[in-house]
Amino acid sequence: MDILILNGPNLNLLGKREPSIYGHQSFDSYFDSLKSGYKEIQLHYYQSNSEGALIDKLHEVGFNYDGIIINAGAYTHTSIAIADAIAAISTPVVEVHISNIHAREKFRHHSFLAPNCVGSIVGLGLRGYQFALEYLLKLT
Ligand code: CA2
Repeated sequence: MDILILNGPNLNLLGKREPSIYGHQSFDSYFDSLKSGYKEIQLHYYQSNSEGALIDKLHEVGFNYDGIIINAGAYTHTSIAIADAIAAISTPVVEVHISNIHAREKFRHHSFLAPNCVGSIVGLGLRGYQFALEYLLKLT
């Protein structure tokens, strides 16, 4: 079973800046610990700051992987192109946000991606990725 965690712009800075919003842990360190608890599956991770690269990755894996967990960062609130890519693929996609986007600025309240995802997990910190993973594992 193959599951991809796909992170968008600036999420490579986790743990380095803004710990009051995003916590102290880097994503690489979180991913290593997550992966160690799921040795029976192939858990993949890809991060890009580029919208096109995120779309290319969705196209690449979106017809053969079993699930995708996406945090598109600020593209969540702007990208019809990523929303279209999610709609075009057959792999189920769960949207995750580390912070509670509904408790933040108004421009973060809307997600173009959410209607094309099977569900969204917001505001539960990095643990949201694991909750999404648990959901996808039971789906397949
Ligand atoms: O809460 C989330 O997961 C977000 O997707 C994070 C995005 C933000 O634009 C979304 O509205 C909500 C921003 C990621 C930036 O991450 C940083 C981490 C450390 C330092 C600076 C930015």
